[in-house]
This record gives sequence, structure tokens and C-alpha cells, in this order.
Amino acid sequence: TDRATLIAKLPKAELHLHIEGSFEPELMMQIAERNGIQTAFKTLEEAKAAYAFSNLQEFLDIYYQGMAVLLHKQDFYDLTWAYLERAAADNVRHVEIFFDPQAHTERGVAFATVADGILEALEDGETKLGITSHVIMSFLRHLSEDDGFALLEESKPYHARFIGVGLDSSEIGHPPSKFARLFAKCRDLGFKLCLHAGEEGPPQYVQEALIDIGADRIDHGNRSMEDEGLLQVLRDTQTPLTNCPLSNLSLCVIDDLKQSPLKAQLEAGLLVTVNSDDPAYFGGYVNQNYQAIADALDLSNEQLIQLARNSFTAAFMSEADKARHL
Ligand code: ES4
Ligand code: ZN
Repeated sequence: TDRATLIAKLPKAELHLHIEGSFEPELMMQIAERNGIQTAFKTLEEAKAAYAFSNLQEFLDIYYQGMAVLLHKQDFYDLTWAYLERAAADNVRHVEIFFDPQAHTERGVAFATVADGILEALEDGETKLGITSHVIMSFLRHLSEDDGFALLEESKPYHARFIGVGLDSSEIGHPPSKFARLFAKCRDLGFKLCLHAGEEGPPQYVQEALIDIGADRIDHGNRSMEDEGLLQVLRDTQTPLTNCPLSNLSLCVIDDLKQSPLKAQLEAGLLVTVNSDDPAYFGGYVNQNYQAIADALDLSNEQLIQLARNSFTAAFMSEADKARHL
């Protein structure tokens, strides 16, 4: 089989997806209009033209601006449903999605409005599309640890619906250690811990996430490659790394996909996966990420199959559910 056909046919799990980052400009315009709000961009062309980033912060500024048109439960439902339909087209069978509640509650949108809309769409995704799912509630690392504790308290009625907690947004200057007490509490509450680390930040941040905090998954983790000791721990513990090729390229984490660490990570025996991160902003859903990285690094069919298998191995699914896909 040719590469594109293999990628399309492989059943996959997506483990690193910010639901607000799947907000396509077409839907954004539609929701803005029905909510009687102006978007930052007047046309689709203007929006797309603004999606040229030179670092993480330039993206985040646009990302928070875009999601500001989301006000009602139906908006969050429509956002999530659009992603699920797109994922189904890529033969994604299981998703573990991040959401950023603080980016909405800070604008006066109630936590329940956000969570109910997302959760209802995910339920429909399972019944209508056969896509199983988990939700990971992310803390914004540019905010304080106390803000994180406030979110944890506010979200209490929903804790049973979330498999884990995450840490995202501006990395440099906001190390995992800033949130050590918060993540210790989350671990005690039974949450899986997924931390963005080593996307732009130094290997020290991966060290803190992995060793000091005890992360169950490292999101990105690119800069782990600079520290042999870290690589040894990642290999020995089989802690997953959720790599996002087109994200890395869009945010200039790498200048060229050929510089991606993914093939070296695979060949070093690390449990690395391919994900889309913020597909509406970075130019591709999961299959496009598999295709682009396979082309750039000349991955073999066996390596592509391994990546799809890794996505289930690294998921927070029951072993029985994994076995259905592996
Ligand atoms: C993100 Cl690519 C990336 N990195 C950090 N935080 C994020 N939130 C949404 N996308
Ligand atoms: Zn991310």
C-alpha cells in the first residue's frame, strides 16, 4: 500500500488536542455572527493570513482571541462536534482532549457552560461516531498556582468526568515546579498528569515534570533530546511523549520537519505518538501530521504502524479497550 492509504486506514488515538485549537475560522465567523460579536478578522482570508507565527506566544495571543466568541453551551457543543466529525474522517477511534476552562471563566463564561457543551458532544461522538473519549482539564501556566487551585475547587462537581489534568500556555518563565503543590493535590485526587514541557522550555522543565511532579505523559517533550539522563528515564518508564509535528513547524520549534526528533525518538525506543495539537491553526488534522512527518523523515510503513499502536498504548484507556485496537 502507498503511504497515504496506510495512514488513512490505520485506526488511531489522538492524545494531544486542544479543543479550542480545533476552532476553524469558518465556524468562528458563524458563531460570532449568531452571538452578535465582531471577530478580530473580517474575512477568512484575513484570519488565515494572521496564522503565521514565529513562536508559541504569538500563537497563544491569536488562540485566546479566537475562542472569545464562544459564549453558550451550544457554541462549545458545535466546536467539539466539528472536531469529532473531522477526527472520524481520519479514522481516529479514541480522543483525549484538553480544554482550557480558565480562558473562558476569565471572560465570564460559567465553567458548567463550557464543560456541559464539550461533554455532551463527546457523548454523541461515542453513540453516533463510535469515538471513545476522555477529557483533560488544563491549567494555564501563565496564571498563578492559586488560580489553578481555584479552578480545581470550582470544577469539583465535574471531577469524575475528567481523566486527568494538564498544564499549557506560555512555557518559558512558568516551569512545572511553579505548580508542584497543585499537581500533588491532583495526583491525590486520582487525576492523570499531563504536562506540556520542553516545547520551547529547557530540558530542566521536562525533568521537573517527569521526575519532580511524576507526569504520566509529557506533551511535546522535544527538548528532552538534549539530556541523555532524561532519555534514559523516558525509555525505562515508557512515559509517552505526545509529539505534534505541524505544531512544531508552525511555532518555529523546528525550522524544518526534517529536524523533528520523532524518528530518533522512535528508534531510541521511546513511546512517542503523533498528534495535531491545534489543527485549525497549524495546518492539519492527525492524518496530515502523519503524512507530513512520514514524508519529511522517510518513515517506513512499520514505523507508521508503530506510531498508531503507540497512540493506543499511551492512551488512558482500559487494557481491555486498548486490546480492541492493538
Ligand atoms: C498550546 Cl502548542 C501549545 N503549547 C502550549 N499551550 C498550548 N495551548 C494550546 N496550544
Ligand atoms: Zn499542546
